[in-house]
Amino acid sequence: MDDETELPHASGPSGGWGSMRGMTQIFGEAWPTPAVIKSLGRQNKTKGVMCASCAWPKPPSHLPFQFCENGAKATMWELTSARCKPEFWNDDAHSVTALRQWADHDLEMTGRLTHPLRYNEATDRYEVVSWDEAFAAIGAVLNTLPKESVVFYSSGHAALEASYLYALLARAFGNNNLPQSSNMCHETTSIGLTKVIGSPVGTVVWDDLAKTDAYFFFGQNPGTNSPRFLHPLKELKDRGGKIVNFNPVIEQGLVSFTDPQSPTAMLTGKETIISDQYHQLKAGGDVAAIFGLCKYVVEADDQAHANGAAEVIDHAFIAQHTTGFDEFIQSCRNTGWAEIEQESGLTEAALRDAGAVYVASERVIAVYGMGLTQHTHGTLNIAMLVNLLLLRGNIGKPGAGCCPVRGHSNVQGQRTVGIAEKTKLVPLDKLKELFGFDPPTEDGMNIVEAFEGLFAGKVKAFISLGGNLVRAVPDQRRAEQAWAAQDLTVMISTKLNRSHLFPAKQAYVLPCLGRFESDEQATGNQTVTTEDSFSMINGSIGHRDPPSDMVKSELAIVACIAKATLAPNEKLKWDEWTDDYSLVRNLIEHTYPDDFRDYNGRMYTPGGFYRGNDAHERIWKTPEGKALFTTPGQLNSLGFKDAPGRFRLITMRSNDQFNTTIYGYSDRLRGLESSRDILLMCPEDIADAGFSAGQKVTLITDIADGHDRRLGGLTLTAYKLPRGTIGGYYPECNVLVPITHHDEMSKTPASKSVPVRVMAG
Ligand SMILES: Nc1nc2c(c(=O)[nH]1)N[C@H]1C(S)=C(S)[C@@H](COP(=O)(O)OP(=O)(O)OC[C@H]3O[C@@H](n4cnc5c(=O)[nH]c(N)nc54)[C@H](O)[C@@H]3O)O[C@H]1N2
Ligand SMILES: Nc1nc2c(c(=O)[nH]1)N[C@H]1C(S)=C(S)[C@@H](COP(=O)(O)OP(=O)(O)OC[C@H]3O[C@@H](n4cnc5c(=O)[nH]c(N)nc54)[C@H](O)[C@@H]3O)O[C@H]1N2
Ligand SMILES: [Mo]
Repeated sequence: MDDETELPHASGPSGGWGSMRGMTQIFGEAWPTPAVIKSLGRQNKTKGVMCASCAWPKPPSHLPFQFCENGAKATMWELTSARCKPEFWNDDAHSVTALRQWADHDLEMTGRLTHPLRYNEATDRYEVVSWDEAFAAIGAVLNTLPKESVVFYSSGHAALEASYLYALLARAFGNNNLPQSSNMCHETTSIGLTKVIGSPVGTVVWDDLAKTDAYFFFGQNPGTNSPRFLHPLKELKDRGGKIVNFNPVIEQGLVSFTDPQSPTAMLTGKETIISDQYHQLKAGGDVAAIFGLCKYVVEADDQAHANGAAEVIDHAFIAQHTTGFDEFIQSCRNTGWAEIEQESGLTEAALRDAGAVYVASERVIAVYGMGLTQHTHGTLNIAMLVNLLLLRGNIGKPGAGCCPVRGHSNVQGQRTVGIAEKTKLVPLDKLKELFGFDPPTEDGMNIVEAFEGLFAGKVKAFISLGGNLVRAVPDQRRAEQAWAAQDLTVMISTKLNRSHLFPAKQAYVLPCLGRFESDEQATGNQTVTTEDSFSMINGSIGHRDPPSDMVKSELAIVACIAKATLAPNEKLKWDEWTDDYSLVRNLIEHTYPDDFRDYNGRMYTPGGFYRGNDAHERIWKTPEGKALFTTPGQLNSLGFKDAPGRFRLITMRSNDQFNTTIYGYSDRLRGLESSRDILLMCPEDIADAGFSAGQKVTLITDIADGHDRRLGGLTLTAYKLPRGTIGGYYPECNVLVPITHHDEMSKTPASKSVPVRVMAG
């Protein structure tokens, strides 16, 4: 801890009994416990079910329960016995317009969707439609629209097989409009890492976790978002390693952990202290903080040279593998500590402490998440992190590397098998060879471009393979209006959500199976596969009964839309592929032979099979053939300057949500309970602004572009944050984020640094 201040909101360690209580509080009688417990026991095991929650890897050797609070909640949420049946819409109070007043939590609590639904404008309700009628109508509308006006979105849930066919559908239809949830998430990683190390994904593999000496965390919150990561963190602490953490918010998962898998720890309440150093930097202050660490390394190396001691910088690695080093270390030498302190919000002494751990550790893993990616200069954040790693050869050696922690369970994999709006990422020639049509060669739209197109009236239809896009995107109020003005919306969903409540002229909600359910097709129960954050591919097979007889698999729905939309082509064998998913895996293997060799044979390898990563082997697929040092043009990741009365707003996830799915109102790990309509601010800022904790405030976006963006009714809550940095919840705060406020290179919305003003009332 960087000082002795007490947390205004105390909370227990992450994991432990709190995590068990957290689950029982949410999941009442709608969750049949013994059956669910059985399903949880199969989670993330070989020939079991791969977690439908986050993308953290599934180790080859299993704990008795290889799941966490987060995964258990996601599983139980999917396995609810509650059903949102057609009768739901008969209730007088359940018009679509009326449901817009419902909370996200209450919409999903209606349970699993059971029937295909079509919106009826006359009654303002959804009503049951037959699958055949729905597909025929969808195909008919799509064929009246300009090819470029249709968008095929996917949230990162759907498995590789359905995703491959979905991308094929878009291209056979005639565009590359395949935006994905990662456009709001780790697109910064895909673009940023590719630029500097030639790989769009992290370089760490499972074995590295057991070999590392230190983790350096920047803006990733494992306690809430990837709790199974806490086990390797505890193991590192048990063997004497170090964890240094940079985060404006004190996150309990990074402070201490009680292992719920350990009976002794649970009985004695023994907690492991996770972070040796916790640096509460300013939101957007990472460029300066990392620069400070690099400066420390350069100074230590200069000193070592002067004293004839062993060098601190890995000069041999740098000479062989990198470019841009000289310019970069020159800028480290030229930049003063005062500027670094000012921009990071951390003291020189604190940064020196962190730097000392970095140079004392032979093998370091740098972990990051949305705290680095969701900024105007998010790609610069990532380039800085790579600078730090390169200085000591911490990429491509055992126990070291760069570890972006992905969100949705198959978000990375969907990109691997062709869900990409950029054509250079897809082997179009292979598609032509396999399927006999000319795939479109023009790049498609990412999320920001798709919504700009929507606002301009150019996008006329959205198909959504999962997700709740209208709630997840920036400029949410504008998005709702524009979404409803389209000709067609098709949402392939498990539960009712807010995006369904802004139906287009023709609107369909198509219910699909979840990953735990058996997916019976002509050749039997089908296996599906996913790729985790470490590029491991795992088979997953569900065994539970579907929520109703009327629900179809994602793959079957995609295939049926394709059949109803596309001109017949004997090479597009939608029915055969639906009957037997292993045929789709053969297609994937043909399209990506290096990544998916012997795919069907290897998919049940314990821990998954490794897709490979050139950067991990120190092969740099950059134009220069080297890893790049980046000299920063500025020392923060912001797209705006500080000004009196202007705050940096972080939009946060609670422990009781998975993105727009709100399980409950407890943010246990931050010691916050009962309400999500709150604004966190440090006591000094509250006093300076003349506010008092507990009063109501309104946030107003401080970007003058002609749009008024505000969010009222927030209870001001004193919280230990750096001065000038404030926090509110995502997705509620999305009304405040302008669609134009995004990372300059990847267009990832800059949701972790929104310039806002705070007004009483
Ligand atoms: N329970 C749960 N699990 C989830 C999700 C969920 O919503 N709930 N979502 C899933 C998805 S899709 C994703 S992408 C991942 C997201 O997981 P994370 O990457 O962990 O994302 P966040 O919680 O949004 O933000 C991470 C941390 O960044 C910090 N932060 C904010 N601004 C800054 C900054 O400027 N610098 C630094 N250094 N830190 C900053 C925040 O305080 C927060 O602790 O989690 C996945 N897992
Ligand atoms: N301000 C702000 N905005 C953000 C973020 C932030 O940190 N701050 N984070 C961003 C990030 S990281 C992400 S990934 C996006 C998330 O954006 P999305 O991926 O679009 O949203 P989710 O909330 O994950 O989608 C939830 C819905 O998915 C459906 N669903 C659940 N399981 C399944 C399934 O198995 N199959 C199908 N077909 N549907 C299913 C359910 O109907 C559920 O209502 O939001 C982004 N938006
Ligand atoms: Mo995400």
